[in-house]
Amino acid sequence: MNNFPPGFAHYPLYFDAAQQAELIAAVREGVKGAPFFVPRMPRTGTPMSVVMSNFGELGWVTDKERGYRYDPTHPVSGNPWPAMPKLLMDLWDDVTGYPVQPEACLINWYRDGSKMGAHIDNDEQDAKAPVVSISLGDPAIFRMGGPKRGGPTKGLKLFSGDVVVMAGESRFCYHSVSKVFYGESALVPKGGRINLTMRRVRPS
Ligand SMILES: O=C(O)CCC(=O)C(=O)O
Repeated sequence: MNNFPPGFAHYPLYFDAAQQAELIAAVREGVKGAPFFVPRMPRTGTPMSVVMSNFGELGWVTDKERGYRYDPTHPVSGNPWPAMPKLLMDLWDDVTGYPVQPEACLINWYRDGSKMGAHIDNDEQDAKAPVVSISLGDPAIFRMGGPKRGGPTKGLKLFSGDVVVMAGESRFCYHSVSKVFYGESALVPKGGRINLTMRRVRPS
């Protein structure tokens, strides 16, 4: 694969250092009421290596019994998810121009050794809305493939403050995080990488 699929866009250092710190502060505040939980694979119950929380009206959750889904409340506390920070809503408007607001922002925390396997974001009913992804903290290798699992992939090193948009064809392409350069950034107080992934869920 020589190029990224159509609709893929990378905005290096979209957020400056102060904005990155503001987003990390929002995550720390948000997880007070919606603590990081361990997501588990449907059927097997195998834990993923990242831990998760969410911002927004809806949060992406997964467990052994009920599998992948969006839920308006935290799976353990039963609390609603914290509101989406304004910086993220403004980002969505700026980079997507999509006429409808996102409802969910998944918070992935990659600690030492965490990765994310190849997958397509496929639990959203609004198939036209782009996905917007923000990287904070340690750099990582993001890999983008095609619409079929197991095809060739192209790697991109993402740094803190970078934003990726998956729209058009790229919206339904396999992608993964194959490596995190643990300990390279001091932004996340307990270490690692925070990824924020914004999505529109319900049909618009
Ligand atoms: O961590 C990333 O950069 C990608 C996250 C992702 O693909 C997802 O949450 O679906």
